[in-house]
Amino acid sequence: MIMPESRIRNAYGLAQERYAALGVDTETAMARLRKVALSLHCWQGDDVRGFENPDGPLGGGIAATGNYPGKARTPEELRADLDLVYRLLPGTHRLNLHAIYLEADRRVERNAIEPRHFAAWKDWAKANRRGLDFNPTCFSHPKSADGFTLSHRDAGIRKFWVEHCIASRRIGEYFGMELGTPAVTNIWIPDGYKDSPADRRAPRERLRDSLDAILAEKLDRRCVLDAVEPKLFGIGSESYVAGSMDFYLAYALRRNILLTLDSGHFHPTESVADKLSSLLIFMDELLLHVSRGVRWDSDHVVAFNDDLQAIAQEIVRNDALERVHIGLDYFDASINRVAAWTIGARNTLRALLMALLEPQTMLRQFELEGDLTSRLALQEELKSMPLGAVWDYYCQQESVPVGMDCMQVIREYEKKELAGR
Ligand code: RNT
Ligand code: ZN
Repeated sequence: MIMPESRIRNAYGLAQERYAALGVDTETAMARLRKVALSLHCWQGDDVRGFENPDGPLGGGIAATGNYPGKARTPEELRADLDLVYRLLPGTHRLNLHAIYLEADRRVERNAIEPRHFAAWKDWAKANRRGLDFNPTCFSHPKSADGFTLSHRDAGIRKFWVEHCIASRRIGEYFGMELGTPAVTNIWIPDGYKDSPADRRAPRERLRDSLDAILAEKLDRRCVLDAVEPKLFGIGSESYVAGSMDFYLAYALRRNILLTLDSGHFHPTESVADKLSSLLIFMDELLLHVSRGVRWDSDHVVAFNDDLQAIAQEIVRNDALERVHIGLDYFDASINRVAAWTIGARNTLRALLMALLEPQTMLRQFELEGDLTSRLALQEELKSMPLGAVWDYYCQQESVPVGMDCMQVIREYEKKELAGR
């Protein structure tokens, strides 16, 4: 036990006064945070292996480094690990599944996946009142081995992946219908060239046509929300990526679907946070893949850093908590995987709380009055406000462990469950 409950409450009381002095109501902030559902990525639990062919090679430039023991080997183990993670997170959260996490007693080709292969996930989600999101898996497969899928020069290969994406949308629709909350169904493909292409346009035209074929069937937006995820470069696609930001931004706007912003998919000096206000003027909804690149799109565990705080601030400042779907996307195999999930998800929630505690009115007033000096002074003061006291109290109120108490729970689970794997 880090601190007795009464001490946490006392610290909260003092923090509440400090925020109130800036015109911020901590109770309102916590009530708003309680409504946020993060979409946890199933693939942190098993290094993006899935259950289709867990021992096959990872493809699409995706690399999970590390060999920490205890990764989930079966759907049951993965769900058990997730159950623990959710117990360590304040609030009620979603799960983001990939097509390779299907359950079938024999090999099912990707273009033949059906809702019934995900029925156990649906039952589990329903029992726990979780929403589900979905992703076609256009990598780690012989038909994507040369690095191309939906933009492939071979019509047969394109067709295969189009069929896979259509099948994936139907699974999203099934989740949405069964669970009463739309499944964001996000397409990411690895397509690109290691070296400079002779023709940058043709793969993009093919990609447009493939996407049009995938989206041809109108599905109820109350069940499935389509999203496309751009990327600047990848391993093996350093010089050219067909699904670039410009491509998908234009495509998503034209076709009125969601755009996905993965924080590892841009040049390191580019700010994902800065994009949000522009995009939200023109787009109804967005999907985020909150990640952390270290020098490249390395998918490190999300840390409580400036980038994360800025993203959270922009969501809140744009009053877009209901328009921005927040998913996580990283995979670290070098530390306890349950802890990796928990640390990144709690950081994301903590950053949202920080943003919700921002004295927006005061800051905007300074700005409107042209008092940029006071704006900076207050922005800097905010950095040492007692956010931690509010966060601890929020966790306590939500009946989840406070601070490092989380690690105690994870260590016990590691001994009891993970060590035997
Ligand atoms: C890859 C994309 C993509 C994947 C997941 C597993 O660069 O970020 O979202 O990480 O689909
Ligand atoms: Zn991503």
